[in-house]
Order: sequence, then structure tokens, then C-alpha cells
Amino acid sequence: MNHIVWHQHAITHSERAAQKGHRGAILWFTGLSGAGKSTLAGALEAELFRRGLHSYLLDGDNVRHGLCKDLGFSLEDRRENIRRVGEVAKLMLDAGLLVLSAFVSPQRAERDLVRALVGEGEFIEVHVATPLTVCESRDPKGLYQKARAGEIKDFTGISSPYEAPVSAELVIDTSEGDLDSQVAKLVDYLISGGYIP
Ligand code: PPS
Repeated sequence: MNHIVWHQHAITHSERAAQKGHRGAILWFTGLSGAGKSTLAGALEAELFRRGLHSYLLDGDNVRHGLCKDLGFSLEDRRENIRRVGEVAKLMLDAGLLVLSAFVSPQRAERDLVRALVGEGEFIEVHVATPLTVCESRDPKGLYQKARAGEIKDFTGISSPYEAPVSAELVIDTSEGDLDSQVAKLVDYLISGGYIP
């Protein structure tokens, strides 16, 4: 880091927010594989887009095809995955976007590191708290079956730990209620917090 000096942007957060008509924030969806993170974040993004708001969805499966394709699923690699994604999310937040991040992000410390990267109120942790039994019965990609058979190692919830958030801003169990009401809960949070009109 020697000889590298931070370049100060000419445009402030509040100037960007004024131009866009809403504040930026990171909505960080965390939960087990199959919990419904991508479905929920995708549906929220569609609703934000419909309202003319500026957002972008960062999704674990997609990021692992490019930016993080060199990483596996050891706890160390997952930490690096979340570190990189956190930095990208922070840049997008700087650009004034509502950033939706859908990653298992199983370690509390790594999520807290991302929270610490940004300002107060700019990190909204959404615990997608669908129980393991439900995720496993859904098994949309057949991964739980493979993990149980020992064909996939270090699988979250089976052979690798998941540390649930202790004080997430929002908790949503996708096995209860319907998608529309879950999206409405997220939108209400953003409106009541003054993030979006
Ligand atoms: S992490 O822990 O945050 O770095 O994981 P993430 O980048 O979100 O990637 C999770 C998706 O990768 C698939 N997959 C696995 N998940 C958990 N454990 C293991 N070992 C594993 N191997 C592959 C899985 O499809 C996850 O996607 P989702 O959408 O969560 O089901």
C-alpha cells in the first residue's frame, strides 16, 4: 500500500442520491443453499426496477463464474469470496446503487467485515432463515443429495458450518408465506428507513 494515495471522488453520496431519487445500500442476503436467497433477491430487484430505482444483483453462482472462479468452498476460499464481493458491493454503493448480494456467506465474521466497510445503515443484513430440512427437501440442484453421498465435500449445513446472524436487520423464512409478501416486507423496510421513496 506504500505510495498509493486515495483519490477523492468529486461527487458525494448525497449528490448521487439526489440525482437518482433514492439512497444507496447493500442488502446482504445470507442463508443456506436452497434457502431462496437468489429467488428473493431477484424478485426484489424486479420490483425495484419496476419502481424506476437503480439496483444490481450480485449472485454467488454468477460471481463464481468470473471474479471468483479461482475459489472453492474451503472456509478460507469462502472468506476471500466474500471479501472480494464486499469490495465490489462497496464500489457499487459508492455509485449510488441499491446492491443486492445473494451469497451463502456462512461466517459471521466475514459478513461483519463487509458491514464495517460501509457507513452506518448502509449494510442491511437479510437472513434467509429457511430451515435446513426444507432446503434439503427442495434440493433444486441435487447438491444436498451429492453432499450426503459424500460426492461434494465442505457442503454448508452438512459438512461445513453455517453461523446464523445474531442481529440481522430482517429475517425471512421462505417456507412461510408467499414471495409477494416477502418482497413487500423488504420494500416496506426500504421505504420506512428512508432509502427509497
Ligand atoms: S459462499 O459460502 O458464500 O462462498 O458461497 P457462494 O459463493 O454463495 O456459493 C454458493 C453456491 O455454490 C453452490 N455450491 C455450494 N454451496 C455450499 N457449499 C458447497 N460446498 C457448495 N458447492 C457448490 C451452491 O449452488 C450455492 O448456491 P445457492 O444459490 O446458495 O444454492
